[in-house]
Amino acid sequence: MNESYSKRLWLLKEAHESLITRPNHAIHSGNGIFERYQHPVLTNEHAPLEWRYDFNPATNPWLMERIGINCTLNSGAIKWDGKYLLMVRVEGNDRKSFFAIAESPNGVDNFRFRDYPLQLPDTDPSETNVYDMRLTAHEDGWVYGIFCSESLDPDAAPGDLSSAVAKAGIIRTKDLKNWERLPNLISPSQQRNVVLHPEFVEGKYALYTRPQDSFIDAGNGGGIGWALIDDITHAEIKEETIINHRHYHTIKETKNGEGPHPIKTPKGWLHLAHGVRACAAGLRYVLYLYMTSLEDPTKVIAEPGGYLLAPMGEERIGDVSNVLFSNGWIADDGGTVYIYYASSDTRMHVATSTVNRLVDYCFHTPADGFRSASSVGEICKLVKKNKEYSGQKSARLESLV
Ligand code: M1P
Repeated sequence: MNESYSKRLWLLKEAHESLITRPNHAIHSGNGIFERYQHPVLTNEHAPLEWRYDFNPATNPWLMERIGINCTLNSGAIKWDGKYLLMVRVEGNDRKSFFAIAESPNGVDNFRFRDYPLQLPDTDPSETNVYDMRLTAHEDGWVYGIFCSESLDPDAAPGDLSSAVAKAGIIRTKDLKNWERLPNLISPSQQRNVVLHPEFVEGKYALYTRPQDSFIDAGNGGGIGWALIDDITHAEIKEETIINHRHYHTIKETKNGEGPHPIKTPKGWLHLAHGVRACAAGLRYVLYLYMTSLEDPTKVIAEPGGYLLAPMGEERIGDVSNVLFSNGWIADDGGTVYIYYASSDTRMHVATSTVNRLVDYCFHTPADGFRSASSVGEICKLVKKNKEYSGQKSARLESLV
């Protein structure tokens, strides 16, 4: 190995290590609901150098990158053995997505990929692309992963190389190392954004679904669905109910989809989802919250109007600009919630909040009134309330003088 080769290799490793170990700090947020962080938690540059470079000067004399990683996005999340794990969707320069686990000791920085990406059991030769894993530690003792399995549409017209079909693939594990692949979910429609509820309901497994008429458009698929499954090892949707609907002139007019599985709180199930609307610049994806009843998880009991998180700053730009997407969060002991979200299908970020704050946000942010007049009405109500409060405060102060 000549001197310049070894120096370049050293520089490469140094830069990589300092990126991975870079501390990440919360940015004070004015809204009181959550804190964003200074840096993304994972980018394409975090991918291990061993995945990308051949370090042997005999076979790679110019120390060139051999396999490029394009982006790190939509990641499932789970706390495991005291560590914060992300099941990352990694996309290569060849546009193929795959999964890889990255672990952090504190949930906000020092995310490091395991040595190898996940070698998903390869059960279907027509499966071309896999992405967007949702992880659920189910009360049956298994950790399940449900992801999108995409294939070229067998009915596509000759020459149409874009039409695809989306199905839900299912894997499970007991140790986050060895994965068993179960048959794909059988569904009357295409499915993406399928998520396993963590508890049995009426003695059955329960899925959040997102029925869609075609690969891109939700079409007649009215929103986030719910289906009970008799046998998870041969999962089949027999009946599907829409529990969170799309609505005209809202953040989820075009489509929506469940994020990670909901968090159980004393006041109900806390859900994170994405909503999509169309505009002249294309589709805009934002994140929103809603809550369902503990007694009847199909019943929405609170839904604040508008978005919780929308793309801002550098988050607005990337491979698919103007997109925030989340399929992973961790509710930690002590009530902190780590919300992992991808921006513009390019990089991963974290935002933190608490269960109490998010539940308060859900119950006390006005619901969408679906009309400008209602939005103005809500603002006027708040102004009046504040004026009354200031009046009472001044009266109290005067009585003390
Ligand atoms: O490009 C934005 C997102 O588009 C799809 O989400 P949905 O099915 O809700 O439209 C997915 O391909 C997702 O991976 C992607 O981030």
